[in-house]
Amino acid sequence: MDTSVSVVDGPSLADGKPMVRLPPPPDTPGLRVKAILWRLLWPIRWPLSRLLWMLSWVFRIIQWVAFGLHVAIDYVRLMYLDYTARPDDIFIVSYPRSGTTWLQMILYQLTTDGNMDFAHIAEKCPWFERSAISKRRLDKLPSPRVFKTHLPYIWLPKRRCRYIYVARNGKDVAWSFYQFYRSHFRYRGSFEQFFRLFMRGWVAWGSWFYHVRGYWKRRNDPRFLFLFYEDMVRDLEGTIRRIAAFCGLQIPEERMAEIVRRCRFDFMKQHEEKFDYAFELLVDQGIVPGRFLRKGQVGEGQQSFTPQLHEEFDRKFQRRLAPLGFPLR
Ligand code: PPS
Repeated sequence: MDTSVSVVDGPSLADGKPMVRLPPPPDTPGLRVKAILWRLLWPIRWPLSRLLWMLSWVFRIIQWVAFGLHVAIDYVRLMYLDYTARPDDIFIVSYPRSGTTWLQMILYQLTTDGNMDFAHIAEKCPWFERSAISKRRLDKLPSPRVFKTHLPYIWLPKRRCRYIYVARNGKDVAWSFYQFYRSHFRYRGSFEQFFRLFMRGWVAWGSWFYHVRGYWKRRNDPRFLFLFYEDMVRDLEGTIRRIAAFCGLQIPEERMAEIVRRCRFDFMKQHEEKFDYAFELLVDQGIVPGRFLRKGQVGEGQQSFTPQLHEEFDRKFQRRLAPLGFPLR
């Protein structure tokens, strides 16, 4: 039998499409019997598969409900029991896709030496409500603490601290949110379908209208600074100065140009992995990106074995695999 691999004419490697056609593996009598049984089972395969599919959905729904309850309980615990406000706490508040991350970077630059030596901005400026789930200890953070939150006004822990709200044109938010849903939540609907959901508030964090309304009504509260994304794009330096004044921060004039440079879109784009939500989830779970293809060497890992670990492994190997003639390389 010809077991060679034939090369298919046609697409170039760059397309990433298969360029080889594999010959079938050798047949055996056992496999032939299995194929006959498989064909006999044909009439019940489809109903059985549907039944298992439905069962899997039932468990998925139970899992969602349980997860919802777990999150709600943890939120309530964080906000009313575990979070103790400090007078120099700063909350960055927004509806998603309105400039939250940008404000995180601005406040990080204003409240620290601004070095970019962090895995993700959430390390420096955590997502308030997410920390309830990730069990991050907010009381361990140094002052001034800066939090990001997407909570609507009704859910916001209202204490004696500062709140900076950023609003963005709702149509731009809808479009940006749609793109985010596609890239991060595997959403496959059209923009029109997404827009219908957005208008009804059937998206993550609910209605944009409700969110913005809740905070706009508090714009004259001295604890609140109400900003617009569009003003930040038009006059970044002016916005940074307003934020610094609101927070009572004295920024040396010679640092201002560097802060503004680092908060510009192109600088942040260069360090995108430090701001991307996808990386936040990884860092949050303690996963360090960029360590997957590690060294690829033979025996490198064994150098870290103590004699005791060597012995433990060898003993089990001798018992379980050596009798079968499995070679140790
Ligand atoms: S999220 O997912 O809720 O945290 O998103 P959020 O950070 O609120 O908003 C993301 C949008 O803000 C834009 N952004 C910026 N625009 C201008 N300059 C700077 N430096 C900047 N940083 C973030 C980001 O590009 C997203 O908008 P779109 O329209 O999708 O590009």
